[in-house]
Amino acid sequence: MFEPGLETMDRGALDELQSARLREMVARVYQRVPPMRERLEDASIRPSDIQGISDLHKLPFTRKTDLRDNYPFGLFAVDTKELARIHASSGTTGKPTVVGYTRADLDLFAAMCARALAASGAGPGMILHNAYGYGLFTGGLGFHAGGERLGMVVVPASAGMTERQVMLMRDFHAQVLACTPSYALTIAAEFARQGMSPEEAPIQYAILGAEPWTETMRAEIDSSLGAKSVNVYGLSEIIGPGVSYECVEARSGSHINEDHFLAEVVDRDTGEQLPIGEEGVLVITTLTKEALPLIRYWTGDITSLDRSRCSCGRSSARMSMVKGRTDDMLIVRGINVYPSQVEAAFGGVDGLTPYYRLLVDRTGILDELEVEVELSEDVFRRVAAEFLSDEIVEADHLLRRVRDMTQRAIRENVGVSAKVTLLEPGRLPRSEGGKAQRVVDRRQLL
Ligand code: DLL
Repeated sequence: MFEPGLETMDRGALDELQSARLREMVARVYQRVPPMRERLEDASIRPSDIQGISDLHKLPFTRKTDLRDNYPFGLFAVDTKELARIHASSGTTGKPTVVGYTRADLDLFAAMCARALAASGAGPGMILHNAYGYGLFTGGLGFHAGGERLGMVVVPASAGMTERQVMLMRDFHAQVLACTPSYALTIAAEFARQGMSPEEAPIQYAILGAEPWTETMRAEIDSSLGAKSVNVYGLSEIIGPGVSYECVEARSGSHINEDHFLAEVVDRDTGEQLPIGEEGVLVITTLTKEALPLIRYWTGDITSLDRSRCSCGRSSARMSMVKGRTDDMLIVRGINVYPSQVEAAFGGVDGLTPYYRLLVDRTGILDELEVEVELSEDVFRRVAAEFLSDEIVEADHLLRRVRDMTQRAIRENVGVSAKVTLLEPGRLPRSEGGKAQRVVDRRQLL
């Protein structure tokens, strides 16, 4: 364990620590974050009403839309000069969700990732091949600092160029791999392509997360890499990876760093706290974050909690694998994608209607995203006329231009490459009064 004293803390002491930290945190937010003070005042809550974790349910939720409405720094509790770093993740529209860290927050972030790595089987002196993306995404830099903090040798590989990554892993004898579960499968396939059997592949432990995965995928990853893989969970708004993580001993639920992140599971419709063990939405309150303290943050992730003692000795509650989300966010090859973002991206392309549908599938190893979108009447008529008068080259040229522009707009604004299929106007189903069916997810995850 990286911090055994804290990770095995007695439950009573942990409850007390959480209560004391919650009191301080609410008072700080009240004092320093005007939009949140207003929110608390609207709910007639004064900081003195919150004496401990049993008062948590009185506090209002914070949602991703609050971050968007206060873009970019409106919910920060410190001046931007006190920040040490900024990260960002996909927002629901064109603007990203921006998160900030003070030096102390970065220290905490590194410690949380070091705890996760140590729990996965990693230790000082081992080589960590870090294939999470480096950049605004929290995965790369988070595990980078975590690995260094644990005393590991970090290879900052980032994502992409798989053939080269596999060469480096082989040559350096990397024992620990950090990446998304889908990328772990790609890497395993590349090992096989290079003629390396799972027994010969150097990786012993893999710490995988940032997207939903299943026990079936785990079995496949373990056998094809010849490694033991564990889940790691997190979200930028709370800190990034390291909110919770599995231990390699039990691999049965992810231990939540409860001394820093207070977790509840609530009913997705009523918002009522649910008893331990019931499935609902994970809501997290940060207890020690300085730059972006969040009260009852609605993660949108569906899970359940388990408070039973784990064989690894950690005393923290564990959350089950994420079962899905309450909103329409999709995760495609590890990248968060909101349908509204895709819509906003191709909205700038001439010649299209606003009707579209996203088809997500995984026929091979990787997720595939297809965007079906209708041509406008005007463009469709032009194309049809050109076809009729045998101007096939022109028609084809026009179609290709619209398709390329759409593809580029999606890649640049959403960060994923998608196959774009242009349809004749009126082809997609129209809403019959209910919610439009904009997403067809054919991946068999559960
Ligand atoms: O994905 C942080 C992270 C990086 C976690 C590396 C683990 C490893 P965001 O980009 O803000 O942050 O996306 C957060 O991704 O609300 C979940 O819906 C999903 N997610 C993250 N980890 C898991 C996981 C990072 N282990 C969103 N299982 C979260 C299922 C996950 N979903």
